[in-house]
Amino acid sequence: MSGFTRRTFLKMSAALGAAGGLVPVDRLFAGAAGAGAKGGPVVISTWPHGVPANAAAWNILSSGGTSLDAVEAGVRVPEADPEVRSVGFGGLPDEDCRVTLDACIMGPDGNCGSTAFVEGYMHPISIARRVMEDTDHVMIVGGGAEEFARKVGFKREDMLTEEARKAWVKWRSGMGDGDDWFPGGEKNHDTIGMIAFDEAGNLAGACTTSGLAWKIHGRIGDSPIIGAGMYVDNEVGAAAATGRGEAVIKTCGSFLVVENMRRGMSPEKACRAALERISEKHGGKAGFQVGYIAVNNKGETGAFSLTGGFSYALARDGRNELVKAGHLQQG
Ligand code: SD4
Repeated sequence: MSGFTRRTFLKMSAALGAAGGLVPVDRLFAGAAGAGAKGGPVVISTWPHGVPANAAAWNILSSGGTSLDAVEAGVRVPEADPEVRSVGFGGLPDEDCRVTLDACIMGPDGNCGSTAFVEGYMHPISIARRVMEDTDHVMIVGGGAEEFARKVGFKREDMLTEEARKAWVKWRSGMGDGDDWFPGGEKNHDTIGMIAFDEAGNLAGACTTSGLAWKIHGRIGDSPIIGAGMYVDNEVGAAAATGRGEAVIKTCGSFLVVENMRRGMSPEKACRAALERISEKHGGKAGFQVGYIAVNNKGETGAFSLTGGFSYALARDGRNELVKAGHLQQG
């Protein structure tokens, strides 16, 4: 799980200082002062790395930009940060020591784009946006996505850092013939899901990840799947997920959160009810982490997680806070 270290804090403070008007974070709030508050702009994203990502998104929202531009700019921050171990550059590799990236983006008009199993490009979220805007497809993956990225002008780079390679060597050296394929990266959650609500009252979402550490080569999680890792319905609300992608896919997680809001639940209740669905299917003892964030069409926000330790970043009214989410089970 993502640690909130002094180093993380110093980096976050520097990022916040650069984002005019936002108050730097110096503590972890037990509940967000701004959660439930109405109106925009607002931006919410998963994990402590969401704080500098929110700052980048806020720069766009506070100058009258769109929620779609905000979420793309926001999640590009952890994508380029080698210290974020589950997103973009520096993400932990799969069992074959290859970094494969997944991302999706969705705008208020219901248009969306996605890419998955992409190697060698730092910003899968921008590939996903080009899929959305330059083609009439939704999802382009693997070698085809790499070729598409090259054609639209993105630069190919090595995404494996020395730190990530060393972590893989350590993991691999501890593996024996008796080990099964259940990934060892369960506790490593830094995937960023982000939802923004702009001045005009429009919602957009983005989600980007290197997926579970040590996954089987070719495995794709929930993050690039519209309706699982992220979903936007501008008439109702938007949601994004982090954690064990298989459980999120099996329950159409982000779509379910939005549908719960459609039935009148608050964003927090909607997240909680979607997690109860997962918990019930595992006899109340899921034993892994899933976290949801959500925003409704009034700009009210909420989040919840299956097990403890999930925090999210919330920027609104000139503040950018790290907030501890409530949870269903013991972590
Ligand atoms: C996945 N949901 O690939 C992602 C992993 C994740 O924080 O969220 N990590 O299943």
